[in-house]
Amino acid sequence: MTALTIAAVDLGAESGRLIAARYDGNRIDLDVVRRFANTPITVDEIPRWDIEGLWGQIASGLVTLGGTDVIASVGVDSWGVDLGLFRDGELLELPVTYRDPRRRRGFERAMSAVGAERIFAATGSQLHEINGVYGLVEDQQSRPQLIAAAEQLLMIPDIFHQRLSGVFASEYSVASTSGMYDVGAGRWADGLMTELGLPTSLLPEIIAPGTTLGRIRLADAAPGLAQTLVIAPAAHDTASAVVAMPGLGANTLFISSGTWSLAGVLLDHPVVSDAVRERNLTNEGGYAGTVRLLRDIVGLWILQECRRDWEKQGIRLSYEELGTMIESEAPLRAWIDVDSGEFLHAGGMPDRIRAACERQGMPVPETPAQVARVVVDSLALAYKVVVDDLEAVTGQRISGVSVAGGGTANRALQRATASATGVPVTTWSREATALGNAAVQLQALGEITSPEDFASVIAASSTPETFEPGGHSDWRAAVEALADLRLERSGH
Ligand code: ADP
Ligand code: LRH
Repeated sequence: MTALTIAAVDLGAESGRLIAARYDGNRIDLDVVRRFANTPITVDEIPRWDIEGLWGQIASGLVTLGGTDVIASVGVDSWGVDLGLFRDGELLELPVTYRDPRRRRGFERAMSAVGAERIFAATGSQLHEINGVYGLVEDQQSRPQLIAAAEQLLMIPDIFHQRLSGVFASEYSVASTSGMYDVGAGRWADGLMTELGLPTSLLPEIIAPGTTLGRIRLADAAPGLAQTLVIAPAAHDTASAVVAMPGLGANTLFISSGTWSLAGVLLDHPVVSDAVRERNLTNEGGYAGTVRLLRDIVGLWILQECRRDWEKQGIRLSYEELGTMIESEAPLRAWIDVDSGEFLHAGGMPDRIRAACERQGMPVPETPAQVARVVVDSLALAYKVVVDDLEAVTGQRISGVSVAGGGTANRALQRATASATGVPVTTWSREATALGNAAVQLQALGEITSPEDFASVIAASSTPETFEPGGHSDWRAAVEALADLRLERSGH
């Protein structure tokens, strides 16, 4: 068959891309047509996503691609948790980013109003201050006029699907990251919303991943867009990335590695238990009835922030250069607890890392290479803690790790992950999210029919590489020390 072109728009917190996914009946080839920075802007002292800038990139990128290719369909995925508020079909204001420090206040307010146990039981979601619901709780307190004016909310990818198709609806996988969705019951947690004093009238209709929303509104803008359909993929980026990792299940830890590290297992049912809540794991909805039981780990964001800091001092380092520098440093001289909350916000990251090492009585990393080594080792340790937690909760042994996303290019991190977990690490596509996004669109178009064909197309579309555990015996001791530190911090 002549190759069919699908447009996959993948928006990450660091960058967005428009990808032409070309399908020849056997495999999908990805061509990054456009990559653009995703830089938050501050309005009224609140950090926000630049929806208009992103939309400009998406729309003009589609028009350019539609000049050369007939685009069968387009779908958008993005980071989770954030949302925009609408009135009369228009955004009331630019959506607030999850790094807005005010969200912490909303989180604390929700904790004291209804409590952790109730929130977890009502949603199955990790108690994480970044979840969109806590932004609404804070706004209800400090900007009640905004909530009163709002008629509806949409999650970030839904906003772009609405612009592309005209349809107001929320795709299931991304809705499940809002902190307002009951993954066990498969519906919005409207009872919880009411208890939190939030209007349930804001909640839109839920649609399944793979739903066709209609013809593109840009049909007249380029010849290749005339017949383009808008199809919601698994619109949460992690859900799409997981679609593109073959062979997942309870025995393989997946890591979607980018700005965040989403580390977990793929199951066919949510696990809403005290053990899951106490370990702060989360249930997120996925494609074809799957659930991801995972932990949101502050990921390569820490390195992104370090690079921004070094750049201010005139030290410019590419990720490739950093990778080589990390490998030249001995592992595990020092490490930090990336999940402690102190590395979530922007600014002064190398100093915060140094302060944590000093506080823990460890050698303080001075050079960029030493700091980056600490980041990589600390992420690997956090992955091992997730392995231990998941094994305890599911009763299943994890015998391998599958990694996808931009972070796969960080080879030092893969080696450290293999050593820390003691099992082989396999890396899949760097653009796994776009691959999963496109594969779901192809299934919705009827181009891929059976689950077996779906699995074989996915397997044929990326080139895996395996990293074996190294013989560094200090990893086990470091994991135990990290577990102790967490216990101490939680007051046990
Ligand atoms: P997101 O979509 O969450 O914004 P990506 O999946 O694009 O993130 O991953 C971005 C991260 O991948 C970067 O922050 C960087 O740490 C890592 N990365 C990208 N390119 C390279 C490279 N060449 N070498 C090492 N790491 C890289
Ligand atoms: C990763 C991700 C993750 C986090 C969110 C803020 O890109 O979607 O699931 O929860 O961003």
